[in-house]
Amino acid sequence: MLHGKFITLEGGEGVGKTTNLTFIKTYLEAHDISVVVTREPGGTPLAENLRQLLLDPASEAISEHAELLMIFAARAQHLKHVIEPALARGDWVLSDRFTDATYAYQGGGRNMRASTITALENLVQGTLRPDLTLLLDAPIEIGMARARSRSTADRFEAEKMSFFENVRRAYLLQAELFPERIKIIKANQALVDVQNEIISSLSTFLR
Ligand code: Z5A
Repeated sequence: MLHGKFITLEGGEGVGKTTNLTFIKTYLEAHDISVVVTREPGGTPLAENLRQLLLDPASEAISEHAELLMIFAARAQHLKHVIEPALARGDWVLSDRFTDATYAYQGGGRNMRASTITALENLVQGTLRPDLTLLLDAPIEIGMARARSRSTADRFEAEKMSFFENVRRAYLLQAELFPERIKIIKANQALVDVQNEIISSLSTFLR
């Protein structure tokens, strides 16, 4: 039995996921909830190694199927060693990205079939899905400018603008398909306003 809740934070480049992770953790802890913060791809040593390969612009050309399988291999490790044990203990898990990112980047960005992703999702996750997903959404130019001002481009960030338009569209489609689970947060506003929207979604969820 998994007693904790599983919250994921999603969105394109530079929309503020990492910035808001600590904010959400602090908010939940103020409500006496024990929180495990993690990220994808990553979260275990092996999954972090896969993340490095996936993000390194110097990696050999990675085929679309190899990319998808590496992401789900990392996810399988992450679930088994971090997410499921934490939820079983009754902790809440807060993850910077999860499978909605696969529908967005590999589905929308790489144009892979949703049915292929769903098959792997069912294989690796069984019935486990996030309880709540906060989708930070902003026009891609805004997120890209923020991300670029902070670091050099990784293997995904080196893609064309059309790739990111497709990623954003696929994220919004996920939100349309799962309106109960996925809450859209307008990320192109001042941080304080983004965080007020986040609090509003979290307090509804806590009730
Ligand atoms: N990927 C995939 O393809 N398939 C999958 O299934 C999964 C992942 C799980 C992981 O990179 C990559 O893996 C990702 C997709 C792929 N692609 N890329 N690139 P990541 O998790 O590191 O993703 P990222 O989008 O590159 O993270 P990021 O650049 O760190 O963005 P962020 O976390 O959303 O943003 P941030 O670091 O919190 O904020 C960026 C800057 O903006 C920073 O200086 C902030 O201070 C500033 N900021 C944040 N909010 C605001 C507001 N509201 N106003 C002004 N400035 C702000």
